[in-house]
Amino acid sequence: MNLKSILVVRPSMPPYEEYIREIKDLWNSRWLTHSGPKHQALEKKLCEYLDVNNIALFANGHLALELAIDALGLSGEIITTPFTFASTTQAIVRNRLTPVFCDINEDDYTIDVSKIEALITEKTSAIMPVHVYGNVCDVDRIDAIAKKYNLKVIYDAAHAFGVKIKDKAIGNFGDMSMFSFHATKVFHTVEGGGLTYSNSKYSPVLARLRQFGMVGPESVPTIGTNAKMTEIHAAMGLCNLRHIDEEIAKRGLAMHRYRELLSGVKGLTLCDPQKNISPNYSYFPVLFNKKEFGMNRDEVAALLEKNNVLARKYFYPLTNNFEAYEGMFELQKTPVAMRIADNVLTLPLYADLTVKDVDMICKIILQ
Ligand code: T4K
Repeated sequence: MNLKSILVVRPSMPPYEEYIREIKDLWNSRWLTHSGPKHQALEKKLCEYLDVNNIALFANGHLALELAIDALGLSGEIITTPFTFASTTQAIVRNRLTPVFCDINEDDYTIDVSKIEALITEKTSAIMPVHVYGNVCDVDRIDAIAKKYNLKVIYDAAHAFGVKIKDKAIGNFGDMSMFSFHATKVFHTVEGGGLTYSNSKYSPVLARLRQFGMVGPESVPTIGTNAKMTEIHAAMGLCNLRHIDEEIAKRGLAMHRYRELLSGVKGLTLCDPQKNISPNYSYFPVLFNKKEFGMNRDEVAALLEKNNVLARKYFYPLTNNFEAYEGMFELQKTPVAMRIADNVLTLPLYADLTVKDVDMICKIILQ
C-alpha cells in the first residue's frame, strides 16, 4: 500500500476545527468517560436520528453484540449466517453458545428465512440475522418465526446505520439491533457501537454490563466487563452526526456511478437495490464469474492492487470455515454462502470517493 492507494473504505472526518471545538470543554471538566455529558448527548441525538426509543453506547460494536446476548439471557444455540464479519459468530462463541448456520439468499446475501425453521431445536434461544452490506433481512418473516417458537432476535445491523424500511427505521426490529460505529463505517465514533431496543427494561442491565457489572462503588450484582464509550469518542460522533446526511448522499453518487458503469456487464453480478428501502450505500459488492467475465474475483483483486486500488473480499472466508472453529461446522450446509464468498469482491466505497475515482476503478476492471 502507498499513500496514493485507494482503499476499500476511508473514514469520513468532520472539519478539524469543529472537532477541536467539540472536545475543548473536556480540558475544563476533566470528565472523560463513564457516561459523561457527551456520551449522553450522543445517545439523545442518535435516538432522534435513528428514530428509536432507546440506545446504549459501547466501546465498539463487537462488545455491544456480546453484551446483547448476555443481557437477553440467551442459552444453547443461536441461528445465524456465516456470510458476515468475524464479530457476529465470535460474539456467540465467546458467550459459550453454539452458532447454527443458516444459508443466505442469492440476491441480497441476508439470511434465507425459508431455511430457518428446519434448524430450530429445543436448544435454540435466538436468531441473529445480519443486515449485511446494509441490505435488509426479511424482518416480517423473522418476526413471525420468532413469535411462533418464542425466540429472541438480535439483528447485527453493523452495516445498516440510517437505513429505513418504508418509514420504519431499521433499529426498531427484533429485541435488539447492534450498530457498529467503527472508523470504517457510514457513521463513526472512531471505535464505538450501539444497541437499540424498544423495551426500556434493558437500559439498566446494559449500563451495568458495560461497567464491570457494578451499580455503585460498593455494589456488584452481575458479572460484567468494561465496554464504555469515552467522551473523546462520543465527541467524534456528535460531530459526524451533523454531517451524516451529506456523507450518505456522497456515497450514493459513487454507488450510482458504479451501477451506471458495471450494470449489464456479462459475468458481473451487482446487488440490486431493495424495494421500499432507504439505503445508506455502505458497501459495493460485485460477484465475478470467470467463465463469462474472463477473470475470477482473485484475478480482479490482483489487477486492482497492481493499480493501487485495494478492494476487499468481504466476506471471505465464511465464518463457519475459520481455523478457530476447525471441525466444528459443515461448510456444505451453506452452499449459497459458499458460492458468494468465493466470488465476491467489495469495491472501494466511501463518501470522499469521487466519480472520477469510480471511473478509474471501473476502467481497470473492464479493460
Ligand atoms: N458485525 C459486522 C457485520 C461487522 O462488519 C463488524 C465490523 C462488526 C459486527 C463489529 O463491529 P466493530 O466491533 O468493528 O465496531 C473492518 C472493520 O474494522 C470492522 O469494523 C468491520 N466490521 C469490517 C467489515 O471491516 P477489517 O479487518 O477489514 O479492517 P481493516 O483494518 O483492514 O480496515 C479496512 C480498510 O479500512 C483498510 O483498507 C484500511 C482502511 N482504514 C482502516 C482504519 C482502521 C482506514 O482508512 N482508516 C482506519 O482508521 O475490518
